[in-house]
Amino acid sequence: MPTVTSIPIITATEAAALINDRDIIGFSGFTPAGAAKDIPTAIAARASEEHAQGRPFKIGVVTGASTGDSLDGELARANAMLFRTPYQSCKDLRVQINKGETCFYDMHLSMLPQAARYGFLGKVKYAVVEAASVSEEGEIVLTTSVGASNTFCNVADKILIELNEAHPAELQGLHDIYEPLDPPHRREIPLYSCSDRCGSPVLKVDPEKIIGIVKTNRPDEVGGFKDTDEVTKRIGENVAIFLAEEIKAGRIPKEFLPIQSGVGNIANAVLGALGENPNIPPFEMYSEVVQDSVIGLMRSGDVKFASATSLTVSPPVLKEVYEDLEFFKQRMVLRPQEISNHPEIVRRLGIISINTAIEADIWGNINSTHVMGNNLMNGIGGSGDFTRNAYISIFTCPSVAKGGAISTIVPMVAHLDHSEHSVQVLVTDQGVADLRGKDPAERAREIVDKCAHPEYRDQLHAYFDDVKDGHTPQTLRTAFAMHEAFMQKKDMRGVDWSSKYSK
Ligand code: 0RQ
Repeated sequence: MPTVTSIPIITATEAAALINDRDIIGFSGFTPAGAAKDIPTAIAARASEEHAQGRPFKIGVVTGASTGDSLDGELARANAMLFRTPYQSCKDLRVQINKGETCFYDMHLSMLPQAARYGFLGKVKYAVVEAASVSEEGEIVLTTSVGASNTFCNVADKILIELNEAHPAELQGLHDIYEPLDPPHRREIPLYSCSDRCGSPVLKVDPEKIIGIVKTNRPDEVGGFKDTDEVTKRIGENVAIFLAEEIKAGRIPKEFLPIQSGVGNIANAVLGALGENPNIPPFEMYSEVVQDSVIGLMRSGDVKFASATSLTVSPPVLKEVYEDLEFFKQRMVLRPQEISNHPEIVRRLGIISINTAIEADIWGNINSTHVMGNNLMNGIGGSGDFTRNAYISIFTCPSVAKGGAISTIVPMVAHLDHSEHSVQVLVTDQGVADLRGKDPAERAREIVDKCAHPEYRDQLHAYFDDVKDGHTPQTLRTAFAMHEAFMQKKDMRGVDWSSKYSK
């Protein structure tokens, strides 16, 4: 599909000049994949100029999930964000959010598009969307992510396109764009397997709304992964052994079920381990992100098909994909995040969800987002969309952080993202706690004995072993004693429940 030139070709600075103080903008991007780059950077420069003149200039920033540095980093450093939603992983932005200088709404990613359509986020004035090509009729071929770009183009008054030559126009056919009707007219989403398609390969927009095309040639700002170390390797192996045993026991069908996997170093290691375990059959993925390890697993035949909303791979791996695009287009589809993360599909397909926790408590509650209860790390992302509706929901984390000074297994999570009702299995480098069918006291013993680091096991047992009150033997007065110990002396070890923290 050739890109037409009847739509004005403008510079990023000209595009930024169209934006006004307090405008709400929906930017493409789900992770740095497919994120707008030149226009947000130019808006950040515009904000700095306005601030230098003593004028206010801040915009509302709505995206699919996290983005790259030229969007979140530039706008944060220019102090140009009125608010930010639904997810971020940018160091400079995180600092601003934790200082209370930028408002951040942490949202389930599947719900962001409908919230934009319902008007819950305010009026989205502009959609700024990266494209591999665009036609006179308003047909846009998206790049390495779909995210919420379809919805932003649908709800925005005006559309600005970043036509990025770093992505080949041959990407056409990789995407499946489908947007549900809103209540009371919504029907079922007609997807019954990972590889089904129910939408259009191109995003169709009203061509009258496209007010400019900015030409660019910039790669996605996706970082590499840390090499798998002993701890992440053991976590991965523990997940793989658990799932292989579930197949053997007949609790997972022998042909296996689709896998969802979170992002980050641990998630990457877990996927690698699934591929290496001879007792796990080749599998499909219904996830939100395709990351580096999946590409290798597609080559080896261990991953048969992957449905996601973004192709978040490091630059050398993206080069490999583009050099053999037909191979990967047969094995991959990128959908809107509303569909990739939709609870209806997750429950229907029987997804096995695997996400990473910051900390877990001995009852099975999970904190995915806040360090020591107050400092935001990234956000809940899609982990809640999948966990709450999974066939089996798994959380992984190392048993300790910060060289052993933090136990990731605590009496009570300092912030709650996923409750004990949604979490079925917890896996650390120490082992696997299977929480299914267990009451709170049984869960506490299972988690401490199987998942806590040996250095913390006696301490954690001492917290609940002798407490006989109630269905959940929690002691509110001492529940955060380990967190308090870390805040006072930078170490959770050696908490004495019988003296200062006596029950
Ligand atoms: O800090 O880098 O300074 O050492 O947290 O921890 O172990 O490298 O793990 O990269 O996999 O990220 C939960 C943040 C894990 C991520 C989280 C410190 C630790 C380290 C990172 P350093 P690791 P990962 C789909 C699903 C929520 C969203 C989600 C996440 C840093 O997986 O954001 O699941 N998940 N989305 O030292 C203090 C603790 C700690 C701790 C770890 N208990 N206390 N610090 N750390 N545990 C994706 C999307 O939705 C797009």
